[in-house]
Parts: sequence; structure tokens; C-alpha cells
Amino acid sequence: MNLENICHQTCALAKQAGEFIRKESTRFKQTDVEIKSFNQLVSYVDKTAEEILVQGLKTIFPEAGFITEEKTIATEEKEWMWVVDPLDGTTNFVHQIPVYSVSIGLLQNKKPMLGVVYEINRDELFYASKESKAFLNGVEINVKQNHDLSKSLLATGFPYYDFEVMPKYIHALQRLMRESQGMRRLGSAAVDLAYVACGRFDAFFEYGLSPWDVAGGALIVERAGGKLSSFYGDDNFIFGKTIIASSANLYTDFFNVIDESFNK
Ligand code: 2AM
Ligand code: CA
Repeated sequence: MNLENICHQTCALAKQAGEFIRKESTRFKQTDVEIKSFNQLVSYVDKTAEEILVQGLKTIFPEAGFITEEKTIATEEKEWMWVVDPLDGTTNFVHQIPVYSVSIGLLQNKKPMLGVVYEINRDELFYASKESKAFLNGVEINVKQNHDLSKSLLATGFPYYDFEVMPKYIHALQRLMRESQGMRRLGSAAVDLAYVACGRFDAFFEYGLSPWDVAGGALIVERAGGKLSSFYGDDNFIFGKTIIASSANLYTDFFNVIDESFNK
């Protein structure tokens, strides 16, 4: 088992799937869109990209099982699991907003060991393994050094199906709008995490996410020197549906806002 070698091959595969998605974006039609469930869009592009990834990942590391968004392969509990979102930011893709990505994580006993996020339109490949630093197109990346929430640029994803905790979310937004330099909503959690890792965003938070939205980006943030937790401050951020990712310096101040909004 050579994580570096697996990471290298996974990067090449993510780019290959990304090239397929980029090519399809020019001929994609609105009639290709299917509705999976409320506000959950999908098309042949997501499914075919996932098939490309699953085939390739099986060859790269045959011992690992899979958790994939489009369920082109059954989930089988194993020590090692690939966690795959073939197209993170499908809503953007469908509306021709150019922020979407391929996201791949590899977990061992549910802990991230490798992460690859390929942002397709800017041709930006973010990756890290537990045994390496984090990189963007071959250059080492690090989270921001800023200590000051009032100088920070933040990212989030708006709730799109679970509206019960909306008042708490709005409370957090109100505070962060006043207390930070600004807030962005890109529409791909994997890209949000990659942007925290490379210091474009100081911090990111979202609830209602699935493992495939975050498994790839989370390790990249960690290896770039950032901090991750759930909204409750624990490490259940891959399967627990809430995530905070932040530069190390800002984590406590950022967490305090989320904690005060959601947990008090
Ligand atoms: P997806 O495109 O792979 O589904 C952003 O809020 C995150 O939530 C993205 O990672 C996106 O991943 C996921 N998401 C799922 N459905 C969404 C929707 N209807 N609107 C916005 N984001 C959605
Ligand atoms: Ca997706």
C-alpha cells in the first residue's frame, strides 16, 4: 500500500473524469436534467462520470469498497472506502455557472487518508494524502495565517432541503455578515473546502451535506494546516452532516459563532 502512488493515479483519473464533464457541458440540454428528489438534480453526465471513476478506482486500489453519490455501485462496508462525488455542484453545472468539481476521498476505518478535488473550469487539481502536504497543481498550499475574523472572507452553502434549522442558520449568517469581510456561496462544497486549504477563504460552514461532498476536501484542508469539526466541535464531519473548516488561527472565533447560533 503506497498512498503517494495511489494519490498520483487518483489525480490522473479525476482529471480524466473532469475532461469528460467539461466536454459534455458544451452539448448538455435542459431536457437531460432528471430530478432525484426535492431540489436534487442529476443527469447522464453525473452517472457516466461516476462510472469512469469507479472503474478506474477499482483498478487503482481493488481492496477498497465504495460510497458514491449516484449509486452506480453498491455500498459495501470495508476497512478502506472510496467516497466519490463525480460532479459536486450539479446545480451550477445545469445552470452553466462555472463552479463544479470532481471529488474523491479515500477513508480507512472512516478516517480520511487521501483527498482529490478537481475544479474543472479553472483546471485546478487540489490533492493531499495523510503522508504528504497539500498541493494545487503541484505547488504546496497552506491555509491563511489571518487571526482576525473582521478581516476574513467566509464561505457557506445555503440550506436547500432541510429548512427546520433555518432560523439558527440565519442567525449565524447575520453575525458573520456583520463580523467578517464578506460571505460567498459557490455551490460546490468540495471547492469551498479546497479554497479554504489554499487560503482563498478563511473558513467554511454548511449543514445537510453528505459524505461525498466533503470526504475529498476535508483531508486537503487538514494537510494544508487547517482545522475541521462538526458544528458540535467533534470530528464527526464526514458522516455527521455538519462541517466547519477553517484556518487554524481563526477556528476558535469561527466555531464560537456557529456554536452560539446552533447549540445554545
Ligand atoms: P452536489 O452538487 O454534488 O449535489 C452545496 O450546497 C453542496 O450541497 C454541494 O456540494 C452540492 O453537491 C450539494 N447539493 C445537493 N443538492 C443541492 C441543491 N439543490 N442546491 C445546492 N446544493 C446542493
Ligand atoms: Ca454530485
